[in-house]
Amino acid sequence: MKRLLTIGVSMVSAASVFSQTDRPNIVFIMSDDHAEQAISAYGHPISQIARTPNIDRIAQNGAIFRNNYCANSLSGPSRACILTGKHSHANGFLANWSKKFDGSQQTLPKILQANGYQTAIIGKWHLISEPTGFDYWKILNDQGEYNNPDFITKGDTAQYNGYATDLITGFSKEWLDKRDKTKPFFLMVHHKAPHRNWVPAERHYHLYEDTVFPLPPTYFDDYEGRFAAKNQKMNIYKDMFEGHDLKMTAGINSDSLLYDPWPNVFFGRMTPVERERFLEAYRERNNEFYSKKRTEKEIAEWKFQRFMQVYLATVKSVDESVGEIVDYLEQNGLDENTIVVYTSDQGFYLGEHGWFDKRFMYGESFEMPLLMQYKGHIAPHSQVNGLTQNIDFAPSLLDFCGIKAPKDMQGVSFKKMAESGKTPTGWRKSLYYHYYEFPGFHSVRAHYGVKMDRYKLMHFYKEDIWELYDLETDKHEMHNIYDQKGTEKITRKLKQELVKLQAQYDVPQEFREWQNNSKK
Ligand code: SGN
Ligand code: CA
Repeated sequence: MKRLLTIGVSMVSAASVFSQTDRPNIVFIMSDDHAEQAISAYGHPISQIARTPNIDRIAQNGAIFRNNYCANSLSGPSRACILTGKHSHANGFLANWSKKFDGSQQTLPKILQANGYQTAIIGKWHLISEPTGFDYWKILNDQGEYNNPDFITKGDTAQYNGYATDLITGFSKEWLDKRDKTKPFFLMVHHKAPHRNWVPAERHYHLYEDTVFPLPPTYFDDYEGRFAAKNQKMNIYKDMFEGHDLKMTAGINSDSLLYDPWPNVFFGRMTPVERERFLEAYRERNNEFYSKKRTEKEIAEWKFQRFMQVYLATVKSVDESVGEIVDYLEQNGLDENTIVVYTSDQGFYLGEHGWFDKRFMYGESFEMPLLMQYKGHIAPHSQVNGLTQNIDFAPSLLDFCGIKAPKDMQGVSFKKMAESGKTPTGWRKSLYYHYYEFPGFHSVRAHYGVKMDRYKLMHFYKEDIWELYDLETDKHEMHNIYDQKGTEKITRKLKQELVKLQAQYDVPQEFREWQNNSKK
C-alpha cells in the first residue's frame, strides 16, 4: 500500500501504516533561551546547583542529544527552521526583523494535519504572520509578557491574570482535555521563559537568593584576535539594563527600578500590589548592594550572580510546567503513545565570554538542548551523539509518525539513531550555520560557518574576517588560529566542506559571495 509522501490534494492517509490509535501523539515543549548549562541532565556545574528534575525525566525516559545545534541562533529564524525543516535562506525567515513568516509554505503541522492529526500551538510564536497549520492557536503577542500577559487567538486578544509559564501550562492541559480523543495530536507548548528580562514567578522570588554560582573561566574575556566578539553589545557588566534585567533599584529603599527601558512589558504589567510584593522580595538584597563600595570587578561579579539568580529562578517554573505535562500524560494513559520533546529555540550564554544572549556560532549559543522520550521506541537513559540540527526535527517527527518527509526538507531524520542509540556510518560529519541579523540587537555581525568534529570555521563575511578554532585544544574558543602556520590544510578542508554544504542546501549566491570575493 502506498504511504503518504507529501501534502497535496490526492493524499493517501498514513493510517495505511499505523492504525489511528497506533500513531504517536507529539507534545513538543520549547522554552525560549534555555541554555544546556541550565539543564541538569547535561551536567554543567551551574545546573548541578539549580537542578531541573522534571526536564531530566524526559532524558531518563528517553534520549539526551549530545550534539544538537541550531541553524541560526535566534528565535524567529529557529522557529521557522523547526516548522519547515529548512535552513533560513530556504524558508525565508532570516532574522527577527524579517517581514513575516510565509505561512503559505509547507510546514510540519500542516503535514500532520493533512494526515489526520489535531494540531495546536500555545505560547510564543514570534513569526509575525498568523499561525497556519494549527486547528487551535493561542499565542503571546510578539515576545510576550511575563506578568498578566496578552494572548491572541483567531480574531481576539485578551489579557489574562497570572504568570506566563503557568498560563501556558494551564491552557495546554485544557486543550488536551477538550481535544477530539479519536485523533492523534500534535501540541506545541512554547514558553516565553526563560527569555529576557527573566521575571521569576512570585513563588520563586527568593529561590537561589543565597546561592553562589560558579563564574565561567572566560567571564573577563578580552576578545583578543576576535573582531566580532569584541564588538558585540551583550556583555553582562556593560550592556545589561540594571532595573529591567537585574531587578536593581535606584538606591537604598528605593521603589524605582534603576533602569527599565520598557516599563510597559515588565513593571507596568504588574498590579500595584504585585509590584509592592516584588519590591519587598528584592529589597534587602538590593539595599545590601548599596551598603558598601565595590570595585568595577566586584560589581561585574555581583551582576553575574544576580543574573544567574533571576534566570535560574525563571527556569524553575519551566521545569515545573514540564513536570505537570508529563504527569498529565501519565495520569491519562497517554505516556506510552506520546513522543515528548523538550528543547529551546536556541542556546544561550550564561556568562561565558562575559555574555548573555546568543546569535554567535560560538559554543553555548550554537548548542541547542534536545531531549526526547517515546516509550518502547527510545530506550531509557539513551544518548544520541551524532551531529543533529533543528532542521532535522520536522523530518524526524514525521518519520516517527510513519509519514515520509517531503523531499525538499533539508533536514534528515534521526529516528533510527535515536531508536538504536548508535550513530550510523555515513551520518553527517559537518553542520552549516548562518546568522544574518546585523545591524540588530546586541550588534553581532552576520556570519556563517561550518562545524566538524574537531574544528570550527567561521566567516564574518561583510568584513571578510575568518576565524578557526580547534575545539579539542581550545574548547572555549578563545584562540582564533586562522592563518596560523600549520593550519593551511585543515582550513582548506573546512572551506571545501563549507562550499559543499552551501551547494547542498542551495544557498543563494548573495549569501556566499566570499567564494568570488574573499581576499583569502
Ligand atoms: C529582545 C531582547 C534581546 C534579544 C531579542 C531576541 N531584549 O529584543 O535581548 O536578543 O529579544 O531574542 S528585551 O529586553 O526586550 O527582552 S529572541 O530569543 O526572541 O530571538
Ligand atoms: Ca530565543
